Amino acid sequence: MIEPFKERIYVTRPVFPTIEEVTEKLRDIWSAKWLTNNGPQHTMLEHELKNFLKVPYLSLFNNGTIALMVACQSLRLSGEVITTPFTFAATPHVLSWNNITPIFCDVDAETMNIDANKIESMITPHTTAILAVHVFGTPCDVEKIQEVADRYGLRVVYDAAHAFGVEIGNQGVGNFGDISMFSFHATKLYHTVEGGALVHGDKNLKARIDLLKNFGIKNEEEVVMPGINGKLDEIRAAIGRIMLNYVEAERQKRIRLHEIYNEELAGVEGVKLMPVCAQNVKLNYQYYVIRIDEKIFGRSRDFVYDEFRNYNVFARKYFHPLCSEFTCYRQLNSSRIENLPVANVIGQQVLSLPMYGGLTEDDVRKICAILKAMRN
Ligand code: T4K
Repeated sequence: MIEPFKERIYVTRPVFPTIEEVTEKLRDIWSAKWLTNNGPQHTMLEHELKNFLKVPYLSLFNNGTIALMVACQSLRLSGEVITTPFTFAATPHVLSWNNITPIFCDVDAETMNIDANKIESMITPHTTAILAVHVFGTPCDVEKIQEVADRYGLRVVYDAAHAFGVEIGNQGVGNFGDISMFSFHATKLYHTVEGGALVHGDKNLKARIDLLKNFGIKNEEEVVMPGINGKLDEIRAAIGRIMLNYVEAERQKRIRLHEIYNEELAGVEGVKLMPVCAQNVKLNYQYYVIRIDEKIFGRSRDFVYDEFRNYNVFARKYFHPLCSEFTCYRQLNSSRIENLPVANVIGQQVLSLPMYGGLTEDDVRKICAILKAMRN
């Protein structure tokens, strides 16, 4: 008989800087008398993150969703954009907020990312872009996606919300496509409490993005486009600067926890582990996601999710329901189940297990033991 955890184990817990570190930075902000609108902390963080992510240009935002909305505006996307149904709600919603119709393309059974081989069949005269997501930090097939986009003159935007610090062959993952968005939400490996960024390789695009995130205000006399308020304030920027010192240590802890999950769950029939990436890919180990095949495991994902709660383990069904099942999207032709067979199976099987540096190795072993004891 396994005892429940004494305290709730959530799917994740934010990394916290020390109060002292934050206080010290707050003193700097107080003496500068500058709270938001491109202050010194903001300028320094943009520079530091640009280097960390190995990208040419970076613009900070108050969250990843507004950043992605601005990405669509900055590239003047319209009509239809091909995207994945297996993602967080924000991905298709930014298209809707831009009056763009999301067209859901099925996903790859292994990586759970958009199936690059199926994109071409979804292109119509209205298609302007592909919005792909590096789900759980596993990079998309960036070469194939670019090849299709180039052939049809489409833009490529990556939702890299999960992919902070991910690299392909020593190149930051943000170097692929026209623009990538990173989320710095508190639940991410790296965070600024709330925050995000757009990265890309074009100086003129940076100027346009920076105007769009500040109401389109060019100077005191000129407002040149209908922008929005996407600015990151000085307090969050300062916390972001501190958090950069924590990210690698947190990643290392998660690598170890991933290893334990892999060890403990290897060979458990009906439990599929995270995809294995090419050797030249550097991952961030932000999430640990399994898939439960009810026919083989003998229990459904929903049973496992509920049973875990009896042990005080709060796993999450990221990403169920699929975006194509939302009431606002399910009437789309591309949302039909027969058009998304792989995504619909994954949506029923997927479960994000607890993953954060504050977990102990014993915690992870116990979570695995609880799971294994559920087999039927
Ligand atoms: N694209 C993709 C692919 C995304 O995954 C996201 C965000 C976005 C775009 C949009 O980026 P942002 O606009 O958010 O920058 C969470 C996050 O809020 C969200 O940022 C993230 N994806 C998504 C995958 O996860 P929820 O609604 O599941 O979060 P919540 O509040 O249930 O938190 C999860 C667990 O974390 C809790 O059970 C407990 C723990 N927690 C959470 C918070 C906020 C804490 O212990 N302390 C905390 O302060 O969305």
